[in-house]
Amino acid sequence: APATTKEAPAPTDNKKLVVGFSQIGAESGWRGAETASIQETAKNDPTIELKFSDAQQKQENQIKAIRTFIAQKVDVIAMAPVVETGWEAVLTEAKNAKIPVILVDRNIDKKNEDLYTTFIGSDFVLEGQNAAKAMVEHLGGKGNIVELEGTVGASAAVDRKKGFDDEIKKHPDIKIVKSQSGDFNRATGKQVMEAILKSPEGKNIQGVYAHNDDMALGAIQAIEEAGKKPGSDIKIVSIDGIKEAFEAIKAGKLNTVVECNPLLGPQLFQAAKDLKAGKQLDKWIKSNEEVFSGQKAIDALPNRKY
Ligand code: GYE
Repeated sequence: APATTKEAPAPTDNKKLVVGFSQIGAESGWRGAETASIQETAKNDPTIELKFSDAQQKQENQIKAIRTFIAQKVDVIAMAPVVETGWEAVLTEAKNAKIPVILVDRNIDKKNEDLYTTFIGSDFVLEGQNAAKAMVEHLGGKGNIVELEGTVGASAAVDRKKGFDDEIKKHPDIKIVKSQSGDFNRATGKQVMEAILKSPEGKNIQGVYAHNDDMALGAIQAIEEAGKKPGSDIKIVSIDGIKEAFEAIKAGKLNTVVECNPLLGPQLFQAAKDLKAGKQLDKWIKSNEEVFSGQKAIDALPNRKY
């Protein structure tokens, strides 16, 4: 380039809004969809630079990633916290460094509300309630249920359990006979269901409630291998709404799916830009979600985005 006395314009890179995102891992179809949404939204926005870190399900890796983002002086830190507790120290470090934190899809302890700016995600208690209402209907108000819980200590698991269990308590002829974690993934969901089906309680089960679709899909395999019919002998209700769950409804193996939106990329970067512009954000940017059973699910299948 020819020499010039004028100062070169700052490279456009310097003007980008730098967002560090600490993702939990890749345990479910839902999470894959969320990762894709966040990465694609960033890629298609020339004003954004995304630093993406995968914690492989370990909180300690998330804490390390956040410390790295602080050292790199990113503009905004975003994270999907694997569990609710244990964030106080590292988020205080972010606060002291004056880097705002956005929580994506899972929440942290209520007592640490001052350590993040906004939570973008779903009402998990409501999802659990909606799952329970569907289950009550499928069972005609009577039966024994297995509950496959998500990752121990994750807000999505704690609140989906609370919403469901409280609603089921209103129905004295329905009992949750087993409730166990399948860690939000298919293989563990299948294993746990296999063991339950072999246990004494497992001989008399009419319903399975899974905190996510992947565990439900694992349970469906276990039920079929045990010689029973998922969807009819044992009613199944789960949360997320990935395409495979809709396909399972179409095949008659799953009864209801409660939607939980993973396509949070656009909202995340909008929130980051709003923060940068000095706007005050709502403490909770809530997703709007539907419940799908039967024909409604079959009709929706061709247009599912994840
Ligand atoms: O439902 C599940 C995933 O945090 C809302 O995590 C999310 C949950 C989602 O692994 O499939």
